[in-house]
Amino acid sequence: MSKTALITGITGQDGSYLAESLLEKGYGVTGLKRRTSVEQYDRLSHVLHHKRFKMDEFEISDSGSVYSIVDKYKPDEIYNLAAQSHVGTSFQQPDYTFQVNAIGPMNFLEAIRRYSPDSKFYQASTSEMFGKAYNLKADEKVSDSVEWLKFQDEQTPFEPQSPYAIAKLSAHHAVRIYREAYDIFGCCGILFNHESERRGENFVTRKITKWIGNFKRWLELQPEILAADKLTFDTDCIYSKTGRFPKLRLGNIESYRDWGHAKDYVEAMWLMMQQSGGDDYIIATGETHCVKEFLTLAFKEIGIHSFEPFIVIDPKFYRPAEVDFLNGIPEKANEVLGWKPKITFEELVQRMVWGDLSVQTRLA
Ligand code: NDP
Ligand code: GDR
Repeated sequence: MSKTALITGITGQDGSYLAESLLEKGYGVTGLKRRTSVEQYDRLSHVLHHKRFKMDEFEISDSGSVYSIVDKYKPDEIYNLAAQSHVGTSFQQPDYTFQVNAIGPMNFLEAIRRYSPDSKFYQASTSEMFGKAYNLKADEKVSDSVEWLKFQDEQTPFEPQSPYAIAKLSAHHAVRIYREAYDIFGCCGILFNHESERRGENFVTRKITKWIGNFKRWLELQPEILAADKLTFDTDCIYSKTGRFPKLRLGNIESYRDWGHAKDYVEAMWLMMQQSGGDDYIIATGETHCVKEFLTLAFKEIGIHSFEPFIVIDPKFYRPAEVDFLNGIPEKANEVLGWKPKITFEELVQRMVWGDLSVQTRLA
């Protein structure tokens, strides 16, 4: 008989890729979504009519709702991807973020303990839990003088910098405790940033590539068919002879992130669940780039070699506390799970820009 899986956060970026991957592996998949007044399943178009896929409704912050779902399905595997996933928003909505990101996973753990102790549980932990913390190692590439490289691995202490990260850290510890105290199979993927053509539009990478797509379309509509260097600029807008286009407004573009592609990362989630016991794993590329580098590569895709005139730094997008530097070492995942990312940073940027230049973006 085929294995069964429940996926929370099915309408999100990772939920959609994971559902596709599990269906390909022969699973029966139930995607869990919250009630919304308008149903939007753009990211799920590849799986919506699959005969082994169905959807059900729940609310993660309501323990009764979670208990009923777990009791009803008693699945082999539960992937908890649902979250208020925007770090910036968590400063405005700390209470709500905690309900969804910390109490929600606890509801699942308690439901498993009571109603379905054989269900395996995956929790979407995050590199944000490290916050300002990092380790140092000598750079092997530098021979005469010692240069130190910053990185995070499974031994790096946690020093969260946002309500989002605090809530995720709480869930991370809850999984460990349920694993140790009740022998539940619980694993946490400490995933570093992963993006894709389906990334939410208010995360920095997609915000950039979506703006580039719209800007390129606007440029092509200008009657005089202007080259980008014939444009003029003021503080907020870009002008052609006949029209104007608002600049891309961003916050801190000095921060460093370890960016991979979501398609690679959902494979790591599945591999963790196939092990004989639950454990925690860093999932990352081992390469870090700052937002500026993402901007440079993304603008290059449309033939613009200097992004600076096209953007405005807007304090509105700064966070009260920032995570400056993330660079994960996925050695354990490589050794134990045999996992390695396939899609490079350069390819990721290209895929996202070209996704937003085409109409079929979210179906890519
Ligand atoms: P998305 O923001 O794309 O998706 C989040 C999902 O959670 C959506 O399906 C959303 O539903 C659902 N959700 C939000 N609130 C609730 C709620 N109250 N009840 C039920 N469902 C809810 O996130 P990603 O796919 O990018 O990330 C998946 C998980 O991985 C998240 O937990 C995120 O925090 C974590 N993570 C992500 C990383 C990344 O770089 N992408 C890195 C590390 C961790 P709706 O569509 O209705 O809003
Ligand atoms: P992050 O991703 O906070 O790392 O969380 P995000 O893309 O939101 O920010 C990355 C960096 O870019 C800076 N930044 C901006 N960010 C946004 N969203 N909008 C802007 O206009 C902007 N300008 C600059 C940010 O300050 C930050 O330094 C993501 C989410 O997917 C989390 O759910 C996940 O846990 C972590 O990645 C790992």
